[in-house]
Amino acid sequence: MKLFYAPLSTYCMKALMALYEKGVAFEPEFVNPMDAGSWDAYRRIWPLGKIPLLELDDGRRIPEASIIVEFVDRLSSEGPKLVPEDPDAALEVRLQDRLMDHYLNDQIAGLLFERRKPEQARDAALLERSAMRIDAMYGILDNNLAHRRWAAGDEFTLADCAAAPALFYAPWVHPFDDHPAIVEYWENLAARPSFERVAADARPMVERFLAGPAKA
Ligand SMILES: N[C@@H](CCC(=O)N[C@@H](CS)C(=O)NCC(=O)O)C(=O)O
Repeated sequence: MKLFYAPLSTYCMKALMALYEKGVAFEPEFVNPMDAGSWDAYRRIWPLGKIPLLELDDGRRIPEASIIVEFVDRLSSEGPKLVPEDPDAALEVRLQDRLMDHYLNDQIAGLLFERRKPEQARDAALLERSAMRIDAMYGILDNNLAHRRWAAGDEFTLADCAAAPALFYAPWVHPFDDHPAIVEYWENLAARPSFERVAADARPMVERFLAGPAKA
């Protein structure tokens, strides 16, 4: 099977972590966000133009990072169970995954894109709303980490695959240094071999991305 992805994309990092955690082999298919041709070709595969997407050998296509993670989790019994069998535990994992995507990842991504613009062109309302949501998420995460090792319980799950890429980028736009529990959580995430692999792929391009679009 094939994963349509880009190394800098947080949602692709999330799917990649699951593939690595579960030891599932795949063929990487790079979608180049800087190349209109690559993006147009990808839109013919998935009209919403959102990466990642997993294409199975029988032609079935699975978009959306959380759905890819759930699929990969069912496919392989290797590694951690990313969505637990127990319905209540699974609900908590899915809740934390949704919170991470909407109120942490999307906000941090929004700030990263604003940061690429000249200062006077930045959207002040967006900056304020995103900062508020990220602070709220840091508070929620702090409370949860007071009684659990990972985002949704004592085991590593889908919710941690969602949190890791957002926390990777957070230091550039909204650091969490004054949240010791999150610092420790981040260190645990960053030490996972699955995350080390995705971060190693992304790091060489991050500074160039943050520097903003190429000037004419
Ligand atoms: N809900 C989607 C979001 C995926 C997403 O926003 N991917 C970004 C890259 S991180 C993307 O494809 N951006 C291109 C665009 O919005 O045109 C998921 O969970 O997979």
